[in-house]
Amino acid sequence: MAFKCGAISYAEGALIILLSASMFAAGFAKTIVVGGTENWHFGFNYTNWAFQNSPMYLNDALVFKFEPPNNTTFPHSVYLLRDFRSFLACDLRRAKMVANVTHGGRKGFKFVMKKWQPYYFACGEGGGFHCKTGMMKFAVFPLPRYHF
Ligand SMILES: *[C@@H]1O[C@H](CO)[C@@H](O)[C@H](O)[C@H]1NC(C)=O
Ligand SMILES: *[C@@H]1O[C@H](CO)[C@@H](O)[C@H](O)[C@H]1NC(C)=O
Ligand SMILES: *[C@@H]1O[C@H](CO)[C@@H](O)[C@H](O)[C@H]1NC(C)=O
Ligand SMILES: *[C@@H]1O[C@H](CO)[C@@H](O)[C@H](O)[C@H]1NC(C)=O
Ligand SMILES: [Cu+2]
Repeated sequence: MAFKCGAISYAEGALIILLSASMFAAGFAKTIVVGGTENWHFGFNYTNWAFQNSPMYLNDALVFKFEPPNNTTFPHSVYLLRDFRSFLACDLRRAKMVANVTHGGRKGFKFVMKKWQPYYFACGEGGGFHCKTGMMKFAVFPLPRYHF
């Protein structure tokens, strides 16, 4: 084998470095339960929660936990709003539903932030009422994680 350098070849060494770099990065990606023990419900200040839990990083996963609707609980959902304007106004027109009212049960709904962009999350229930009055909205701009 070419490029012998001690016990392992250059190519093997490079491969090991690449593998450990990616494992290192994966090992740092966090899973964050939105709202902590409060989960995803009406009337909790998620802007404040996001502020206290920042920064968040690329490939971090957010987990939204909310019970599927029954006679005693209000339904919730998760939408991605288009931009900062619609986020401020809780404008759900052209928003994208990422989790419907049943997706937050059991282990919750998991959303991995894969892109370097701002994410505007909101509950879509009550035509914006949960977002506006219930404070069920927050914004995240995930930062790149540097490996070295
Ligand atoms: C929620 O928390 C943020 C950040 O701490 C604060 O600026 C805002 O006034 C709070 N909203 C309400 C409705 O209390
Ligand atoms: C509705 O959901 C709540 C919260 O999980 C639960 O405590 C309650 O037992 C449920 N009620 C019914 C009728 O399923
Ligand atoms: C909810 O209430 C309706 C009417 O009161 C009843 O028929 C239904 O069985 C209830 N559902 C649950 C899950 O408790
Ligand atoms: C939520 O989405 C699932 C599929 O992922 C679907 O089976 C279910 O009917 C939807 N629930 C509602 C209330 O739209
Ligand atoms: Cu809601």
